[in-house]
Amino acid sequence: MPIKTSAEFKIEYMQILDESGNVDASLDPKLSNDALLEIYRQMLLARTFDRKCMNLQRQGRMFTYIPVEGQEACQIGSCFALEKSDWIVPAFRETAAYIARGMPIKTLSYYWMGSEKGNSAPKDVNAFPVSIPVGSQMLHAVGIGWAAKLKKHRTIALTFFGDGATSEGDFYEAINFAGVFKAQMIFLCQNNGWAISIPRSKQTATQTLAQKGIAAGIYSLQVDGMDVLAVYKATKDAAERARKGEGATLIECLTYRLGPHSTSDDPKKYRNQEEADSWKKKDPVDRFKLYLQKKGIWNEALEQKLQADADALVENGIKEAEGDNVPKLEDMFDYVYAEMPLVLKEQYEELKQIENEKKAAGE
Ligand SMILES: Cc1ncc(C[n+]2csc(CCOP(=O)(O)OP(=O)(O)O)c2C)c(N)n1
Ligand SMILES: [Mg+2]
Repeated sequence: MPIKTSAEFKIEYMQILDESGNVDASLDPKLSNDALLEIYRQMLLARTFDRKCMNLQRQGRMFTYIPVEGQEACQIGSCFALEKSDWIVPAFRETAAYIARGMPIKTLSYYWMGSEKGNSAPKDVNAFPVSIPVGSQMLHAVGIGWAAKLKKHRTIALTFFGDGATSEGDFYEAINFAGVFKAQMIFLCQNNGWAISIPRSKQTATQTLAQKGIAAGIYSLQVDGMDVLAVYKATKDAAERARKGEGATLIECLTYRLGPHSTSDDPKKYRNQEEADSWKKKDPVDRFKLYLQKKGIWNEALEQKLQADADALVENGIKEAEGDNVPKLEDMFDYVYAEMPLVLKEQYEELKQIENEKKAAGE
């Protein structure tokens, strides 16, 4: 008797723009020219702010910074497919996603300048704060997606995480609950091949990261993460499925961080230059620009205008944040709970008293 097959699965791979900026017409999401240029504007703004933050950290005007360069398509393409009332639940490398959701440059700057005010998004920006403990944010997104389903809202949650985070227990708990409860949400994995200095091959033995989602009963696929149109389309499709009650999707974006893990790291110590060079050829911003150029909606004058606008926004935002970055005692407590629990209230009052005594003593 031949052994029977109990289950079979496949992992699809989506690419729409190739490295020369040619579009696959059968998958083209056919965005309007205005929408395409808005995506490009956000990409340039994110890259400009990102590079500026690296420089500010070197000058001692920011503390540790975690750069996004190389991963802009994953973040801007996915956020562009969301609605205003949807939520993003980021990890720590999601500066481009915050920009795409409309987070002010001033607020983002506060965060990396060490101010708690950076954890407070404006009321109309549905974005959770930065989450430094690897993998901890994903369960919050499941909670939002499950609540939305129970309350019959059309809201969905999209959570970002890296390849390394898929080795954490929190990830398996999150995909399990999302699968079982058919939570209205999207798992957006940015597989950049590295968890600080640990390569993907040493983190997990699975053939693809997407197939981990299959194990939890979640539709899962791989996407070219350097292709903003593919990320957009995969997210748009996933959002539609979630809103129809068909449950969560896991999108594994194959991408690369072109810079260091953070400002405290030197990637030359653990990865070779050929690898970095080969990914640089796939640069998501350059690729999208080639596409816009071929389409006849990009030219050098437009580039200069967009760059000048991005520079001005970044300079102003940083100036505002630096001019107003005097930490207050309240900041440590204000952004943790909607209503301060007793245990924090006591700590706050104790510290306030010490502060008042110091003031009275002229310190
Ligand atoms: C629970 C926990 N363990 C370890 C760390 C230290 N740490 C910070 S980022 C990181 C690697 C994360 O890799 P990945 O999930 O692939 O995200 P990437 O940094 O590549 O964006 C580690 C180990 C941490 N912040 N939290
Ligand atoms: Mg990684």
